[in-house]
Amino acid sequence: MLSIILLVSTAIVPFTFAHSHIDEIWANGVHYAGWDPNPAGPYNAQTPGWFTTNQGGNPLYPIDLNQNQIICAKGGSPANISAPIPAGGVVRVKWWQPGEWPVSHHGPVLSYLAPCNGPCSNVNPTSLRFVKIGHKGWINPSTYDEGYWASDELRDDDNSWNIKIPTGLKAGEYILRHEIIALHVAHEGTGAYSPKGAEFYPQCINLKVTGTGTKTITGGKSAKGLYVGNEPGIQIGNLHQTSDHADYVIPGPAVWSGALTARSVES
Ligand SMILES: [Cu+2]
Repeated sequence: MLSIILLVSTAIVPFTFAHSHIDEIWANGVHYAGWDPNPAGPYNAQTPGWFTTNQGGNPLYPIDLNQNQIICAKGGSPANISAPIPAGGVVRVKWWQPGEWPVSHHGPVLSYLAPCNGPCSNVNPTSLRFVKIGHKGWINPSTYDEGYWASDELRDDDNSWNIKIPTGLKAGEYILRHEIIALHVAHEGTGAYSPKGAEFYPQCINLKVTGTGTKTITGGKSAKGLYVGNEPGIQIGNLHQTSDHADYVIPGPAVWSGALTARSVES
């Protein structure tokens, strides 16, 4: 009987927990394929999307928030190429699993940037210090029992999100860390570093920022220090009980001051 249960649950996992990854990238309008780890074929040397071992696009949980996998996904390793983008330009990403971002997975969409201080292709992920360049959380009480969230806006824009690279950012190579946090089972978490709760989907992209800007990123944090797990925006009450989440506080640091003048695309 036990072996039957194990067999059944193993068979169900790919369907129940197949989630998502960044499958397509546009940098200043130039298209790149992303990295699809499922099935894991040969890594595409011509993508700025990071290699990961996260087959099925599975989520991370509060228990992962101080672990290396929260930086740029499980098995995250830098891309070989860095997509050129002028400071002030837009990077667009499309999430696909294949299939749409799951409608049940309401939550905020967040973007972070870290300088590589050299080529990103051989950067050590643990050395990266990120600032937040944009975030969006609950939007309004419409559409769903849980209200309308940034993740729903993403779904309604072809499962895609536009990220404005800060105007005047100094030229050089940077890692864009883009993330969706799904809150539909966040109330099942039991506190900081819980094995249950909110689901985290970080993905990283190598960028080569161009231009004559002078803004440098200082005061960034390791991605292992962005969240603890018991913040009100992570360990929240039952999302399904109300569509009004006007008091929702997006987790993580405040948006970097250098990005505040460049938030017309992502607020
Ligand atoms: Cu999920």
